Amino acid sequence: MARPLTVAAAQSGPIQKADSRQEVISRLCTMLEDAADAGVDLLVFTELALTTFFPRYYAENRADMDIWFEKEMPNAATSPLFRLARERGVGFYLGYAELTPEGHHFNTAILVDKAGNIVGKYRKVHLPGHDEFDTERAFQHLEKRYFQPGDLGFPVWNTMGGNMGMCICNDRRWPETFRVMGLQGVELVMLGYNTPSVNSQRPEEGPKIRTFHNRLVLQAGAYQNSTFVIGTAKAGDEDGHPLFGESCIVDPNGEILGVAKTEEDELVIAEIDLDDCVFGKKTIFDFARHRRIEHYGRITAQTGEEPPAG
Ligand code: CDT
Repeated sequence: MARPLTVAAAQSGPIQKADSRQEVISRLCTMLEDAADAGVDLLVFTELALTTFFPRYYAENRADMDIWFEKEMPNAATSPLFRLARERGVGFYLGYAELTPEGHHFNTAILVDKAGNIVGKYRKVHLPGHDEFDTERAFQHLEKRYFQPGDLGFPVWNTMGGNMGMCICNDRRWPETFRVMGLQGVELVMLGYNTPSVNSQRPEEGPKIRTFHNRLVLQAGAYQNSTFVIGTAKAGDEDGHPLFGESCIVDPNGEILGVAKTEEDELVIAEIDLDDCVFGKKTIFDFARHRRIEHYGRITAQTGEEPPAG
């Protein structure tokens, strides 16, 4: 192995409304300790890893939801995780709800290196759901109410031996997410997710098709950009609402190296070689040789579809 890295998805089981940040951090610390014992260099926690998936709850007054947000990072609750990671020499991705000093709300992920320094920040670009209470849905998904779209783009950082990128949950369904990072030579894309096991607007769409969509987009994103991808779930039953698990690690061929078996706190570990990204990037997905950007103008010039006149 030329650039070996031991990586892990640190899947979270359900977090209930009443669970304190301290209780949750203690669970994340347990997973980090276990990962360190197994030689893990880089650990990927989930989206909104510190709280229940609160966008399922409606608040008339949005400020009432600020209890779910972090005003600084690290803070009193999360500093034990940063300290432990530094002591054990484990880097990590962590998703949380961010409230900035200027009063902006983002669905955020940070990348922390093995010395415990925050080396990257990403704010979720593709916010799913809706911004007003929807009586037609079996349950609410109010991300558009509580968060602003991310304002940092899709950066890639050279750290921990490779080119590292981040995205969050719904971003994985958009090929643009992976391609923008692919164009920066990304070799490992990390993402956390909270995905309901059923479609709130289509009850017949259950876990079978939903987990298929999850694998489909993670595997396609990996293959088409010749990169590793780690997808980490928050899983299980939160307040009567099931979220699917299947946290997984995908290689640059699009093949799954490991997948979670439970819907509880669980580590999925793989020893990877970042140099495995090189072959695809130099051959079939050598972007500089094969992309035809003169035909891609619509991708950035147009948002919705514009079919031809009938
Ligand atoms: N958290 C998040 O982004 N969840 C969405 C649910 C949308 S329903 C398809 C997701 O894309 O998984």
